[in-house]
Amino acid sequence: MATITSAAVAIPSFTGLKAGATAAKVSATAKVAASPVPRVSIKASLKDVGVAVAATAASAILANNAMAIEVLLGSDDGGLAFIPKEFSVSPGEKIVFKNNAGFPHNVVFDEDEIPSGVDVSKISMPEEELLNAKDETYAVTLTEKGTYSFYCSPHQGAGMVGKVTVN
Ligand SMILES: [Cu+2]
Repeated sequence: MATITSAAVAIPSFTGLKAGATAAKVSATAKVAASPVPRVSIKASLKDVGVAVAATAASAILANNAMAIEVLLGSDDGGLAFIPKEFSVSPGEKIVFKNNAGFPHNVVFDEDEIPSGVDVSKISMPEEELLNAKDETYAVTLTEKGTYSFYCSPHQGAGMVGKVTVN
């Protein structure tokens, strides 16, 4: 008797949770789908409609999966490198650079090796600013497609450089 009662209670509460989760997912998608559209439509004169549709779809996927990539600053054995050194992201995907070893580090984009029209000062850390503590992070989001080269200013000479492709 007691077992049956608890099962009867458990089933509706599970169903309720599931329904709540589905509703939240749908509303998140609707919200994101609505926001990029005006922004993309400004560029519609430059690009074709297919690009606008692709950009909206990518944003919706992004919101649902909360995509982000983590890049370590310094390898575990203290090597002066970005780990991974080369990677790809979707437009709008968050890139989180995380201090790991061999710091201080920073993240500076090369103004000559980013897509034209992108303001390097808006995506870079200032050359003189450094991440000094373990697990300190610098996050950046790139929206223009293309390849971007970046480096750590204290360790550029030691080969601490990287490249990200937004596609
Ligand atoms: Cu460095």
